[in-house]
Parts: sequence; C-alpha cells; structure tokens
Amino acid sequence: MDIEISMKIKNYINGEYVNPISDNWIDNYNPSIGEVYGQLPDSNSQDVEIAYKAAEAAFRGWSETTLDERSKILSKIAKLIIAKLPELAMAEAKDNGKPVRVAKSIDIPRASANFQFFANAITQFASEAHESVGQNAINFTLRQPIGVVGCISPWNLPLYLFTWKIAPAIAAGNCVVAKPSEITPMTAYLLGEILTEAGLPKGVLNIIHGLGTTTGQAIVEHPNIKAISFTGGTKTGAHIAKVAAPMFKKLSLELGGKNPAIIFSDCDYNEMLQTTVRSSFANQGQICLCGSRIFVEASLYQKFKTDFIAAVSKLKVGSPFNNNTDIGALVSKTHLNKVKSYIDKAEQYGGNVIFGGNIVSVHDSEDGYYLEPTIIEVDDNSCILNQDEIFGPIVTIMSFNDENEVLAMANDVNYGLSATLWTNDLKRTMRVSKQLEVGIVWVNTWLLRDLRTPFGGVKSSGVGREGGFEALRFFTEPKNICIKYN
Ligand code: TXE
Repeated sequence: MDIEISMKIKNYINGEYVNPISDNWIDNYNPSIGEVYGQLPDSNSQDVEIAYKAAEAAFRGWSETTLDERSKILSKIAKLIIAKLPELAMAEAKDNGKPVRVAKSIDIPRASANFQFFANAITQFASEAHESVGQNAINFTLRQPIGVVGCISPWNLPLYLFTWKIAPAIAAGNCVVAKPSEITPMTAYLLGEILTEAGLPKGVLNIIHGLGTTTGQAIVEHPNIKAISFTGGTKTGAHIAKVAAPMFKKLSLELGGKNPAIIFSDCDYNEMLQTTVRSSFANQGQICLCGSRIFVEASLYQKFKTDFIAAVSKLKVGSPFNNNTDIGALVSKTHLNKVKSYIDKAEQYGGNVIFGGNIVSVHDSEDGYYLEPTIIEVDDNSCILNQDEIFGPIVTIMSFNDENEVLAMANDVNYGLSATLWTNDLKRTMRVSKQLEVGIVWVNTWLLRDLRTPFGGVKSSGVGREGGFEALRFFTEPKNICIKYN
C-alpha cells in the first residue's frame, strides 16, 4: 500500500485495477496543504457499463455462494482492514483533512466493523412463514438478492460510509457498482487490493471513480442497476429520486441534518458539556449527525454559554498529522468558502458570532483549509443559520423557556435526522422523544452506535433505513410463496 507517491488512482473492475476508457483524470487534493497530490479517473457511462457487466456476470455465482462462505470472506476483509489500519488512516487523513488520530480510532475501525457486523448478521437473517389455518396452506417469504445494485457515498466519513453500504449489499448476495466521493477517493481505491487478497470473487464489487454528475448519474440512470443506496446532500438526493422514480428503483437515501441538541437544567452538567463539544465539532462538524442547533434551558443558559466558550477555546486547530490536533482541515476549498460565507453573513442572518469565525493559518500548511470552531448566538430559530445545513465547525446556541417551546423549535426545520436530549427526567425523556420528528434520538449521549439499530431520518433527511436487518431487507426482494398441501 503505497500512499506517499503522487499517483493515479484506478477503477477496480472485475477484480482488476483499470484506467478509465476516456483516459480523462480529475485532480485529487490534500486539503491539509491545499495541493494536488494525485489524480482519479473521470469515468463515464462506458466505464459504468463495463463495471455493470462484470457485476452481472458475477451475480449468479455469488448469490448461490453459501452464507458460511460469504460470511468468511466478509470477515477476512474486516481483518485485513485492521491489519492495514495505519496506512488506511494516513490515507484518509491526507485525502479528507481529518485528524489521523480520528481516522485511526473511528473511521477505519468502523469500516472493519461494518464488514464484520454483516458477516455475522447474514448468518442470522431469517424470513417469516404464515400458516393459513383452515385453508391447508403455508406461506413463506423468500428474501432474494436484488441483482446488481448501486452504492454512492460522500466525503465526510469516506471508508466508513462506503463500507456501511457495500458490506450489507454483498452480504445479502448482490453484486455492486459503487462510487465513493470524487473528493475523497483514496481509501475506496485501496480497498480494491484488500478485496482481492480476501478472495472476493471477481466482479462482486466494482469500484468506479468520477464525478457525481457523470459517473454517479450513469449508475443511477442504468436501467439494470435495480437499487440505489445513497448518502450525501439533500439536493443530490432529491435529484436521484427524480431520476430513479420512473424506473421504479428501490431507493435508500441518507441525506442532510440540522440536528437539535436540547439541554435541560436537570442534566448531568459536566458530561453534557464535554459531549456537546464533541457533538458540535467532531470531524470539523462535517457529520450529518452533529448537533448544530443547541437549545439551552434559560436558567442554565449563561453558565452554559461561558463554559462552552471556555471548553471550545481549548480545541486545537492544526495539521491532521499532528497528534494534538482536535480540528483538522475542512474537506475542500469550495466547502471552506461555503461554510465561511455563513459566518461572514452571520449578523445579516440574525446571529452574533461569540467565538471563533476566522480562517486559521497553520504553520507549514498555510494553504490548507482551516477554520476556527465557531459559536453563533441566535434568538430566532427561523433564521437561516438555524435552518440551513452548514456542515462545518459552526454551531448556534439559544435559550428556551419550556418543553413545548423547545419541541416546537426543534421540529421547525426541514430536516429530521437526529436529536440529542439532555435530562434526567424519565417522563420528559419519553414525552419529548416521542414528539421529536427525527429518526434517531440520543438521550444523555451522542453518536453511541449499535449497528443493529435502524439508522436514517425523516423529512428532508431521507427515506429508508440502514443498519442491521433493515439494510439486509433493503438489499433483498421479498417473495411470498404459498403452498397448498392437500
Ligand atoms: O455532496 P453530494 P456535496 C451535505 C452537506 C454538504 C452538501 C453538499 O451539507 O455541504 O451535502 O455536499 C455523488 N447522481 N452532505 O455536494 O454532491 C457525489 O459524487 C449520482 C451531507 O459534496 O451529495 C458523491 O459521491 N451521484 C452528507 C455523493 O453523491 C451524485 C455528506 C455525495 O455528494 C450526483 C456529504 C448525481 N447527479 C454532504 N451528484 C451526509 N448526509 O452525511 C453527486 N453525486
């Protein structure tokens, strides 16, 4: 695994690394220094067709491979990811700008866990039988793999989210044409050699690189790719839904979030404070689950404001390769500009920047895309700062007076992915959790993940659920078989 050289990433099709047909390439940036360090294929619909054909040819064999054999191969992939953890973590940090410490402790272990989890889950996945009593018939449900499916993933948690889709897809017996984000293609590229080493049959998983509007679009438009699992922006998700709907494709869309963190004065204060710093700024705030709207009960508000600023001021912005760094580089110059534009217009949008807000110049990495963690005080939840998904190291804080008021504000947004609730009142926990319009509620914690649970959102945060058997249900087609027996 050589990631040091300036290199050309290749597509991984039918178990081989290949150049794009057009021989067109896209520059790949290292956001921590703002420089091009390699290139990736600018694949087109011909490349997608070749990948599709390889997947189609592999499908019968793979779908008939025993669960035990599939499970063993997935486990082997999981082990090889761990064996190559240091190189993969370095590659992720270089490609994405995230602290290598975070890639080592979160991204890469989770990519491995995704394969290990579905290696186990597929051996436990079962379907239902219904005896039609009095009619001498038994119905049972076959859950068959769909065929060739498409998986498209974003740049914020590159290998973590890429594998979150492809592991259940192949565990369930499908073959895959997958596209990582063109902004962070490196670890998906490196996965190719792991798949080969693990003995995954050729064609089962094909990894194509390129732009969303060409490569991604070609996957979504392909008439025989029958299901699309997508994680990314809400606008892109809406576009994909529009393209896929007339072809009646199965769709799973995990989109943006604008998640409330609701803090009641009876919470465990220190734990809440520590976790809220993390839920605000982990991964430079570039996680769809980050709590970007913080609502604090009025009686606690001033204390929280003071302590939160003090805690955030201790976060170190710096090179992803420095072990003390808490906040690395944002993923791209375009993204940095987008995030910064909200800070520049904060006042016009009804906010007051009370901490941070500036671009940071990091020694020896002056052209990298660094931004201070930023806290903006607002007093109206309907302001743009509380309505748009900014997806960077920015949070807003505001106070509330009672439960009904905060519930109304938490729900008054287009998104509905997750919410965090801080309270020790059990009755309130249940009342509020039931009324929050989201797919996930964390109470007195954040981003505590059990891979068996349904994962996804409502409203503009998406359609469908990933995780556990939900993912295996998505990647299979149920067929009812009714047998009359007399
Ligand atoms: O994502 P895109 P972008 C949010 C975040 C961010 C915004 C835009 O707010 O600022 O989305 O980010 C592929 N057909 N999230 O523009 O474009 C693309 O190549 C098929 C939230 O970078 O949605 C990439 O592989 N595919 C999010 C993937 O879609 C297409 C994580 C995601 O990129 C396509 C990232 C098309 N027409 C951004 N156009 C989350 N939910 O975690 C693009 N793609």
